[in-house]
Amino acid sequence: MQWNSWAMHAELGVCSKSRTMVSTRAFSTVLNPRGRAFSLSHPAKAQSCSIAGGRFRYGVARISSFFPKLMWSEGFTIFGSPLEHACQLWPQDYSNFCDVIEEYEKEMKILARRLMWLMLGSLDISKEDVKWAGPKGDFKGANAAIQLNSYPACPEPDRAMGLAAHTDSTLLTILYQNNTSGLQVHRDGSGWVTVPPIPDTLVVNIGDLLHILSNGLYPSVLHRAMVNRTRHRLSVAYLYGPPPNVQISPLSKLVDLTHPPLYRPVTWTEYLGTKAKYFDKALSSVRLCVPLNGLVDVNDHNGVEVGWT
Ligand SMILES: O=C(O)CCC(=O)C(=O)O
Repeated sequence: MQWNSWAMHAELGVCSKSRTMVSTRAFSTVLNPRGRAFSLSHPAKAQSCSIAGGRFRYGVARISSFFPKLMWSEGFTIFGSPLEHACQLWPQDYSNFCDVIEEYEKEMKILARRLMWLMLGSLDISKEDVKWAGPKGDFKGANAAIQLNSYPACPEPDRAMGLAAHTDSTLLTILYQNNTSGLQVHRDGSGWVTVPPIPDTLVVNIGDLLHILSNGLYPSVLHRAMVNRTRHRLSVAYLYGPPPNVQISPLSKLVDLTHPPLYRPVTWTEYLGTKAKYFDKALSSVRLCVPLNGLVDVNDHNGVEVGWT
């Protein structure tokens, strides 16, 4: 794998990384709107996801239950191997889809580990400071899911929302978007800022668990997806998190008398449950105290309207 550029917008909590060789084939195979996952009929998609014990989910965004209106999108979430479901969806050709997902997973895992150490290293955190990363610091037990998002062209884009404002419950999320813009991040003082798709570039969003781990030094990013009048937008999110039952808390090296821990320990499993219950108040629900500088923790999104008209 080779990287040809690196840009970080720490203020936004988003960084983008250009790539030269990350699975171009993967993107075109998985995302090709005519050829793949989203072109199937609704019953076929729904049926493929009803396999008992399946780890393949199709449908509206999980956060939909917090909003009175439906969002203009559909998605597949893939945990682990998609083999069983892919066999149902494409009996003649499932291996191609599985190969692509597997290849993509592998590449993203390597990138996610690298990004974790780049970010933690910049806070002077080393492998010894993160026990659950393992003796080699390879985050062996880390968990991940792949989320395929589809936002069809919308005749009234000003009245619809692809995906409403949210933060991710991950450590970090690596996002590929096709060449149609739609992703926006919220920036204090400026409001919503579009993150344009740049060819061969991935976007990295910081999630709530890295926010907690870094004691708020890497704030998670509030983001949303808008829709387009004429163009079908597609994105692939690699959702990267810790082992499900490891307690994530502010790293002790980042905590002292003047910087007390802002969050209580929480496992990913527990945090996902908290998010499902409290949504945009999840981070404040695990907060121990307000930051000493008196600033409102922006990632509690106080005052930011997460709905749409
Ligand atoms: O499609 C996008 O740009 C955003 C996707 C996203 O936020 C998500 O999958 O959680």
